[in-house]
Amino acid sequence: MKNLNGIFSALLVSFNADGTVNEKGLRQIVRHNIDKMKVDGLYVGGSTGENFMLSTEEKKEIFRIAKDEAKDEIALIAQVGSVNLKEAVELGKYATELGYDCLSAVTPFYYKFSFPEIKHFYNTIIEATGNRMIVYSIPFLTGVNIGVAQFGELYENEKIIGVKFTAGDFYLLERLKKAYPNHLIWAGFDEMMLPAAVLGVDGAIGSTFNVNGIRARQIFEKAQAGQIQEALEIQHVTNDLIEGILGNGLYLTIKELLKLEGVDAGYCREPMTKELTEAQIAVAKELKAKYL
Ligand code: NGF
Repeated sequence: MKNLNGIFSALLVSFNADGTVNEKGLRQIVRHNIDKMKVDGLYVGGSTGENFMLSTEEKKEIFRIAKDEAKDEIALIAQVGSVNLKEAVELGKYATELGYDCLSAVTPFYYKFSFPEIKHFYNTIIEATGNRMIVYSIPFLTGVNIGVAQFGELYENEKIIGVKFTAGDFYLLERLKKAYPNHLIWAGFDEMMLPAAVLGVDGAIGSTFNVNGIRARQIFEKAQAGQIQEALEIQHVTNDLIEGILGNGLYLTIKELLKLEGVDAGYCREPMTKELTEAQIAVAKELKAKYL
């Protein structure tokens, strides 16, 4: 069973202009993360993978290609969460059979599900797959907030090993670490990695690690070593880069930065805007020259 601590890229997916998965490009993104960014693992099928706009078959295709390319070189987490529980179970079984080290599922969204319904959602996927599970908590997109006591209830299922915490609520993060020291937390906002690391998170999962993974590891490891000032200097540079990326279009700009590294990162999937304008490409080139 692979260790799930450390730096995980939330895997980008390369799409062709017609929206189909670009297998060659996806394989190149996986290789870039392993060979150049030296990540500990990949988080496949997350927000960064444009997952919630894809069909079940496309999600499976991406799980299959990523696993086939990465083999056992790094740890792999499959995000299978869906508002369609049957789909989540089907994807969870598929990824588990492929050999994914762990599953993760976003809290069910859109409808205002009660906490017992959310708990049922996780327990059903786990019972069907037998795999480990990471709760994917991203309240700013789902509107779902889980409190300390509710995490305790979820953790009654021993297969739920922790939470991918994409929020800026450091009070809740600290309370969770104190209350459940044996459960893992992965920081989800790359621009807040240093404070999260100071509070003792076990790892981080982020989109910008696809291009800035080396700095991410430096921040994480320096924070763990108590070298806070050095870590802060690197977080400052990282956040200059992230500010530029966010201001220019998050996933398309990271894809452009990958293209500038020779990686065929392709288009985004509609209804997201498919490609950058010439002016945005020029901004990406400036970011590359300045920070990467
Ligand atoms: O892209 C988002 C959504 N968040 C990612 C990360 O939390 C998502 C974060 O890296 C993720 O891991 C996934 O599910 O793919 C941000 O992109 C980054 O911090 C810039 O804000 O907003």
